[in-house]
Amino acid sequence: QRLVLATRNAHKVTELRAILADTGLAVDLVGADAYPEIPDVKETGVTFAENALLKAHALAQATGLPAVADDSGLCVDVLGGAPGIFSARWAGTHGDDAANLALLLAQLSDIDDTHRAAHFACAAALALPDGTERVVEGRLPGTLRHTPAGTGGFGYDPILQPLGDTRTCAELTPAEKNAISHRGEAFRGLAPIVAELLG
Ligand code: ITT
Ligand code: NA
Repeated sequence: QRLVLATRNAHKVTELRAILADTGLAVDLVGADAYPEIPDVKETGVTFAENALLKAHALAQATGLPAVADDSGLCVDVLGGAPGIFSARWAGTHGDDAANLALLLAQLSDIDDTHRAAHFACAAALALPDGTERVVEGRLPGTLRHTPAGTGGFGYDPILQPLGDTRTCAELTPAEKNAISHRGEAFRGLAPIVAELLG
């Protein structure tokens, strides 16, 4: 059974392949880049779950295949949850990780260590061509460093230090990150639902 990953973020595809493979889900995963003719959906939702469902439904309808999507971001307590669903384009250009991270650090420059709580959030959505849908959410709580550290991962990984660790997410191995991440939690929760609905 083929399952389409409704994302054009190559880092997410890499992580999702590893996370879903570890669950033992017996599916043939295909990235959305296998369907370049299908236009990207506008993320008009106001929550991670709404946006994940929009992406999954659009690709399921366009391909006639079951689709899973990820909508995710960094939520900073002292900023009232921002960047949140705007994480990928916080500095203006979609997917400019370096600019997004630099702007966020500048916005937090006066915030001391006791007020730098934040979490990564992920909504994992499944949509079937018949309209069936499911969503599971995950989070990774931590604190934000003043200076980036590490070269792994993507996005805001170099500044998020998970609770209980002394390293940033960018200093974890891919397996260590997937074991505790928002994306790992969400998709490990979705996997048995995918297995059941596709079974
Ligand atoms: P798709 O919509 O095609 O999946 P995207 O990159 O636009 O790709 P999102 O709208 O969900 O995806 O935005 C996700 C952003 O949140 C991403 O660009 C990062 O800035 C941040 N983010 C999400 N997960 C992250 C992680 O595991 N580590 C670091 N940053 C992350
Ligand atoms: Na988004």
